Amino acid sequence: MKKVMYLVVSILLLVMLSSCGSSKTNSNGQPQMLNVELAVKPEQGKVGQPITFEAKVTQGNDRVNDADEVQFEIWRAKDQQHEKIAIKHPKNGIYQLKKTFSQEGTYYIISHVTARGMHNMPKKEFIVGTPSEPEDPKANNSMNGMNMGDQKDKDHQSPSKDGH
Ligand SMILES: [Cu+2]
Repeated sequence: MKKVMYLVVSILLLVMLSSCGSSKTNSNGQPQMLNVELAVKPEQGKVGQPITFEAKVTQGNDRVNDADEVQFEIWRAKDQQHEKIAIKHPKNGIYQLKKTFSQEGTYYIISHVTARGMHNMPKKEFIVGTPSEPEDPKANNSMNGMNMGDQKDKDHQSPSKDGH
């Protein structure tokens, strides 16, 4: 009889443990999407004047300060060289970078955010001084030279459905 009790208790424990990761669900029981709002201030800047980049990371009503990785990828239109900067120490879910540019032109930023088993990577265009020839938006060369493994590259195609 005691053995049966042990079994019941351990099954209950297993059920409790396996449900602990799914607290961030909406009414349909689906994990809530990772939301990233990317802001560039100002979107039309000047040479030598700092531009502020902010990625606001949220999940439902939650401000996400515990992202596994936030990386800003910045490059001038048509440049092969993409700069990648890891962003840490968020405040209220906002990951911020201030940067000054010495060359005029049209630029792009992608904020790669990996958090809570999901990946989101919005992209924005911004201008420093006089715009240069923009890139063809259909050409997907944003991931050029990105040092990521195959597994992570798959994340870039579609957000992972695994909420853990
Ligand atoms: Cu990405």
